[in-house]
Amino acid sequence: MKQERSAALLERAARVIPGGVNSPVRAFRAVPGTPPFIVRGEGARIWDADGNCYLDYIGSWGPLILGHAHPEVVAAVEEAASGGTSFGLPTEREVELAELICEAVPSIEMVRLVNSGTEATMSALRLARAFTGRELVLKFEGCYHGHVDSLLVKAGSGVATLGIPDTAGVPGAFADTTIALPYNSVAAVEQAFGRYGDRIAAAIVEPVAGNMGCVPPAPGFLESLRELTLRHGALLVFDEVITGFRLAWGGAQQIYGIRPDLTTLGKVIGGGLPIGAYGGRADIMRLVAPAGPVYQAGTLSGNPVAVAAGLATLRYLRQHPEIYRELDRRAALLAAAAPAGLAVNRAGSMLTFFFATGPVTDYDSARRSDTARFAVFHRWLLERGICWPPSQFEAAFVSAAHGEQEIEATCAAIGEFFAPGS
Ligand code: KE4
Repeated sequence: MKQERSAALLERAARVIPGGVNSPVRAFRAVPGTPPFIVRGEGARIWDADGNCYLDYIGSWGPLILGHAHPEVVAAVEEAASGGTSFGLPTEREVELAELICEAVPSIEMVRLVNSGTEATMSALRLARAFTGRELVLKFEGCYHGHVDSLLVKAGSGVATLGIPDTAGVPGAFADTTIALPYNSVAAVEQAFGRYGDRIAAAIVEPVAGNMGCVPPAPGFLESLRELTLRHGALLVFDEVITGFRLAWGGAQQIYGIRPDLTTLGKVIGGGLPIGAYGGRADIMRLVAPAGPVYQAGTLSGNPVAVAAGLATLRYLRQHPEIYRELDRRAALLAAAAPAGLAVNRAGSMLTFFFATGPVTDYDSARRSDTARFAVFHRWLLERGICWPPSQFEAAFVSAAHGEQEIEATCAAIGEFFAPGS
């Protein structure tokens, strides 16, 4: 597989960009080979600087539920950009997106648009601390909520992929406000509330974890979290940056029937352009400046071009609700291509093949995976034109552009990898 141009681009990039990438997971540090430098994408496919074509299961780490360069998204971006790319003043388009989010997710009565998932979770926690007057936050090991200082404690995604123990530069005082518990452990949550109950401002959780690889909630876990936070006066924050509008029109909270106090969103709601959002109960959101004293701001928040891409994406999903059933069916075919003995976790169109023998239900069991074998699997697929997320601790994403032919080709390559003697 030719990678000369990508290799040369990586060397050039590394002279001016740390590690040659603008986000660590893109560096392919946990798998062999050079990260492909992409020149374009269309539908389920991406092409790199050496002319290689791949079926893409990274999907920009979640945003591209409709696939690359969807005509309606591109047209919306072109139309918005031709009228100006940013004003620093309100626009009707932002109101339309906020209204659409509130319509789709009943727990979100008011919402603030920001520029990334990190901004969304950082702001949601600041708001939770202001609303409750408390400081401590519960998170779950292996979950990743962006590079918020206090949430980088036992985080997943790139922190797990690179094996960074506790990231440099985070003051102890910040880390000390975070209590990290095992995902899916109700007992640990009960113990934490028993010990710190009236000091806990919020529990933040990925309702379906994607950042230790895909790990769905155990039956009753989310319900217990909702009940315990209510009982102890803490807020429940669902980080749906990945799952929002991905697992269902109303997100994971629609599937599991849980009403969190705050929800964070990102990825799909921007259709591939920079965006994030946090929202929830109006009595909480009204504390956000300028309505209230909790300051949060952003030069490009609600950017008209990003909002146009998000609106086009969400409107398309609303007009084609059958997409969710079809995504689920196609991802199930992929999951079924793995042999018995491999731990395959899936929730809708997000899935992970864990090279682990037992079930993977939390970060400790995920980390028992054979990451070296995963790296061989990743390279096997890449050389056959399939670009799988380059980490055991990430989820793969199926898009609406992955049709029967793409799914069959992927299943065949997966089956070949696991065939005896391969
Ligand atoms: P961003 O700041 O990267 O937009 O969002 C942070 C974030 C928050 N919450 C969840 C549940 C997330 O998954 C993320 C970001 N996801 C990672 C991949 N799993 C982004 C990829 C990257 O870091 O390059």
